[in-house]
Amino acid sequence: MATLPVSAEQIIARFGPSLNFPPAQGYPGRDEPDEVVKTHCCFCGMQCGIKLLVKNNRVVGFEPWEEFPFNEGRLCPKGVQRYLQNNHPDRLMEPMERVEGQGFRNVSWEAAFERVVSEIKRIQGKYGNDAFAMLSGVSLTNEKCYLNGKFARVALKTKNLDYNGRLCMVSAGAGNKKAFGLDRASNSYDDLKHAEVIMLCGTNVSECFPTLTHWIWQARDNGGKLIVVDPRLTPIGRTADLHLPVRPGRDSALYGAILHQLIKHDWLDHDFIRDHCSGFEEAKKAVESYDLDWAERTTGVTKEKILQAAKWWGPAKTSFLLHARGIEHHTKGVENVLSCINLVLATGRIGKPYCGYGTITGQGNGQGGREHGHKCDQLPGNRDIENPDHRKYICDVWGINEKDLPGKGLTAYEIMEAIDRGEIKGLISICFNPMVSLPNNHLVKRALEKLEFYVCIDFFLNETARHANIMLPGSLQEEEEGTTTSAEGRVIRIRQAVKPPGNARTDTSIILELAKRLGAEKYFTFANSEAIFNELRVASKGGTADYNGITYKKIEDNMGIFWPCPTEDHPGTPRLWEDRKFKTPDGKAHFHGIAYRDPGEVTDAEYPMILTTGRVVSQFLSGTQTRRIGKLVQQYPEPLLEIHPKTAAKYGIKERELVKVVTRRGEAEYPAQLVETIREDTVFVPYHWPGKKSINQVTTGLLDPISKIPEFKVCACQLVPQGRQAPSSEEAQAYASA
Ligand SMILES: Nc1nc2c(c(=O)[nH]1)N[C@H]1C(S)=C(S)[C@@H](COP(=O)(O)OP(=O)(O)OC[C@H]3O[C@@H](n4cnc5c(=O)[nH]c(N)nc54)[C@H](O)[C@@H]3O)O[C@H]1N2
Ligand SMILES: Nc1nc2c(c(=O)[nH]1)N[C@H]1C(S)=C(S)[C@@H](COP(=O)(O)OP(=O)(O)OC[C@H]3O[C@@H](n4cnc5c(=O)[nH]c(N)nc54)[C@H](O)[C@@H]3O)O[C@H]1N2
Ligand code: SF4
Ligand SMILES: [Mo]
Repeated sequence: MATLPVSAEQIIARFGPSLNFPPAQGYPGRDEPDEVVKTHCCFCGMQCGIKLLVKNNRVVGFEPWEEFPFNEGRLCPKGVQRYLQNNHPDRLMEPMERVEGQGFRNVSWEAAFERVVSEIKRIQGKYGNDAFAMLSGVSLTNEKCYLNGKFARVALKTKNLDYNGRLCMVSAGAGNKKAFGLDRASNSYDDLKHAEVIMLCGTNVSECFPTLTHWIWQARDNGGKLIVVDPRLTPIGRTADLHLPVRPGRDSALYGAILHQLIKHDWLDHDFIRDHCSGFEEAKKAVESYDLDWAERTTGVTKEKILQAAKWWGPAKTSFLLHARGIEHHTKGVENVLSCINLVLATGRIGKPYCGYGTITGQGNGQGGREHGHKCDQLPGNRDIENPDHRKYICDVWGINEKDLPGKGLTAYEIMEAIDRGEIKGLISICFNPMVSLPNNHLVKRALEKLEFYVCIDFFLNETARHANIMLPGSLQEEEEGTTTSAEGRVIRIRQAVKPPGNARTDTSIILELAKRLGAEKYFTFANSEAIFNELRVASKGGTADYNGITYKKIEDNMGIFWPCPTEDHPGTPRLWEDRKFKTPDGKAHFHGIAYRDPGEVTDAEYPMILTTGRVVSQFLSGTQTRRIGKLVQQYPEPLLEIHPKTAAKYGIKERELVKVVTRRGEAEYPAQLVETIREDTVFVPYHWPGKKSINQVTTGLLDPISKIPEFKVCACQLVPQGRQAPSSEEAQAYASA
């Protein structure tokens, strides 16, 4: 398992002096950069501040940005290597057309645009507007997410627009809206440092949000207790005071059992529950029978540990609960989230210093990207596309007739299913790589092959793009101005450090040109990103995610502004709910009665093991970006199957022996990695690889009924040892870096 560098010195020790850490004086051995640009890392939701060094319109290195309040200069292994994607030889610089049987060839922008627009018109003319779908992504800035939402509805006129956050944070979003009426972490991470108890549910913080570790460890340094709920003893789990190794798919039983204990021992904030909450009686009733014996049997966590968690959580004066995909990637992801929120509300520890709750958003703009209207059911400001008042407000801002605004469309995986059924015939995608990231990718491949036309906008030829008829070379994050919103709810400025190289264009200019050619020019007259942001501000005004009072200048002057920020003289809101005015219709925070139910697929005699999937520190998502950076590849060159030594012994599996993982969808083969840090009934495989290495060959397409998130975290599998050794890790590394 990778260990984590936490300081500049350790990173240098680990990666060698070739990295561009700030030299004491000047830039010995190198030219002075032309420019040092203060911006943010393009990868995860921490959105660490970073300074990019620019020379001759190329990003040539980086320096820590020590004044930025969240990460104070700290960066993780991906952050220190991110600049290397800027001059990468694989960078797409020309529009391309795929010729059947021959591969891609360069075409002019004019020919590419012409073909895209004529195919959109042909398909929509023949099959109807909704037969052309769009997929978007939240590595994009707020401006681009907003633009894509408007483009799909106003220029493409389709209801079928969704985004990659559907695979990520939608369970949390739905849960937050139900409980609080608003979807954002309740506090800035500054409030973590004096929390008496921190509970981390289903998040591998040290590998996925490395710079957040610092804030959590401050709480521990201040005497706080750390509880980690994860079927694996992850690096953050190893520093925890209590690790609850839950059986995958059983979280709501665990939090229900803890709530049962809080009620039994009267560790409740009765005033808060009475004055500011509704639904407590339902929540109480649902967990009445969840005693410790039942909980131990169901969750696989010992009674003692569950009771200990309740004993620390219950009477604490301050606390913070954070969760991520470990509890959200489930067919009951929303229920898991609500059962966590019940624990926060029962103790009234929210909206006060050092008391908070939140989901840790995944992609760079996982937070902002889920607010501004490129979800199939959403309009900007986190408005609801089915609410007549919301529709009217946005139609007024956009200057369109309400009857011309499409309704709710299909979600990401459902779009693939509809393509497979022949209902959707055309697709445009930007910033999404479904061939690697959607579950059950046999279906995805089959669907992509059935499309009559597919156009992809990306800067690398990702695995999905290989099915594209037209490939449009778009821009990297550092090639456009804009904003993102970090996991804390802090809206920050992304700066253009360089221009797109060669014939590549900015994502924005590509979308604007398409809108124009589709005859919607008058709705898309934006001169620059700031103009898009200014329209977004108005469109979000009065919505729950209100950005109206945020300006580019204000963000720069303050190194970020926390939404909601309704007016220009408003300072922003780092800590929500101090006023106790929740955004639900009755103004109260809502408990929910959560009755435990099993995951979509349970083990049986034929499929006796649980498979769960996730991440490693050096790779990011579908790997399009990080599998191209040598040092990151060397750190973890190939996917491994984590298995407990006792389980391995039962199957006769040796270290690095190839093991076939078989599920009802298919099979995939991995070298075994024997680790004592995983439950004996569970195996884990990271998902960042395509093709035969992809674990999404075997995952299930079952979805949460409310959020429509896939159940990436549980399926039932067989393990079949292959009796062959994989090459040694040194051989694999040499191969990977050759
Ligand atoms: N290095 C790296 N960092 C990233 C990313 C990346 O790809 N690579 N991606 C970013 C994105 S988009 C996201 S969404 C986040 C994801 O961040 P996380 O959610 O922290 O990461 P995951 O690895 O998906 O899952 C977290 C943990 O859930 C555990 N788990 C599995 N099943 C269960 C279960 O049933 N219950 C509980 N309680 N835990 C379970 C796994 O063992 C795993 O350790 O990371 C972000 N940061
Ligand atoms: N089995 C399994 N599967 C999973 C998960 C899991 O835990 N297990 N996690 C899920 C989660 S949480 C997520 S978020 C998804 C992510 O899944 P995806 O969103 O498909 O993954 P990415 O690698 O981010 O793909 C984004 C593509 O966007 C491109 N891109 C990045 N930035 C930009 C930009 O600024 N402009 C343009 N034009 N393109 C850009 C990249 O080059 C890449 O090709 O995967 C999901 N899939
Ligand atoms: S923690 Fe996330 S934002 Fe920060 S450097 Fe690492 S990948 Fe980038
Ligand atoms: Mo994610």
